[in-house]
Amino acid sequence: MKEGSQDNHDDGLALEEAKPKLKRPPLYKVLVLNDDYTPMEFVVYILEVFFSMSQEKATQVMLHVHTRGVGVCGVYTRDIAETKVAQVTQCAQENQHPLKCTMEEM
Ligand code: TYC
Repeated sequence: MKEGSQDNHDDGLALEEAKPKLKRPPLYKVLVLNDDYTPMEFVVYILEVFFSMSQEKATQVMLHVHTRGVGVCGVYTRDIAETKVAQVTQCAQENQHPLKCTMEEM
């Protein structure tokens, strides 16, 4: 080792390696809320089209929301979750249904 270069040996100076500063991006649950007016078939359609669920899975999730009040459509990074919420909100408005879709950091 050249004179003047740093190492961790015998000079009384403890140097720590820099920790890698990578962090996983936060994840967000996209949630759909129950209401009294949105048709069940429309909620199933939304889950199929925007969350790539099979008809069976979409029906299960819709019935969960119908009985429990809220359910998870999927888990995404922030930008993707925001896009899903915007797409569902726009589609519900265009079809004049009061369906609400939100996101929540995990
Ligand atoms: N509760 C609605 C009905 O009886 C169905 C429904 C299910 C609405 C899930 C919204 O997120 C929802 N027509």
